[in-house]
Amino acid sequence: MLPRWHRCGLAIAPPAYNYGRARSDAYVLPFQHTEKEHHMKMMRLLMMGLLSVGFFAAGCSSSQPTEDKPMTEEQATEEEVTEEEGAEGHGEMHEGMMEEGAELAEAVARVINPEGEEIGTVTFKELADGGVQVSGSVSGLTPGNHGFHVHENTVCEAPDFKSAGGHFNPEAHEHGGPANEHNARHAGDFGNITANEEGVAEFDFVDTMISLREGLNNVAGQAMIVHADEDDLVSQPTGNAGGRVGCAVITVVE
Ligand SMILES: [Cu+2]
Repeated sequence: MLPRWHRCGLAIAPPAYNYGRARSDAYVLPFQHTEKEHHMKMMRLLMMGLLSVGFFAAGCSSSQPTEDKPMTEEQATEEEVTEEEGAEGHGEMHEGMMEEGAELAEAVARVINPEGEEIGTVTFKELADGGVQVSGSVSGLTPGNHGFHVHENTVCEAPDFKSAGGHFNPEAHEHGGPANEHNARHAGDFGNITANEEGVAEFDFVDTMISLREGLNNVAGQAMIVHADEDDLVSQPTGNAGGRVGCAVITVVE
């Protein structure tokens, strides 16, 4: 059976014109071709139409170069830019941001008293904007202020907790309080926590000097101490805060 010829646009090419291998639609518009060829061309136009609609609707989905037509450098760059813009538009849903969020470290420190009983918990959370949030509560204390510091060793041995050593002070500064400039305090100088009449101290503050993962002032693994007395934030080297009534090791939560 003889092929039926379809007419598309101006038929200026001879019937035998082989447009099938042409790479540009502008190039193949004027010609005559078989029903099968016509069908393929319509399908190709439909696919390209759908692809472009899909690309703009999805915003950041990657599009493949159509058929055997290689992507030019210009097209590739355009696509990268579109993907970046799409990612910003997605806000919290962007994969990169979720990974970034997952990288924020957390740690917990369980406080024991000189009898080895657990009397509280301290939680550490790295904040996206910088700093570490320190919160928790400690019970069984005398009412009033108690010095609260990160210490230089990594062990809590009851009953005196001398195993924790002196203050955590990697940058070799003088003792001070949390409100001091970073060059005028120990990295572990958290000042005081205050126990109420029931002997319970609750606290929640942000420290911008310590970290949980990197740098000199990374407190992960360090011991911390609750003192019997108030830290005066001035006396060297430890604020005259007296004995040690609580100890905890800061443990990063995986
Ligand atoms: Cu101390």
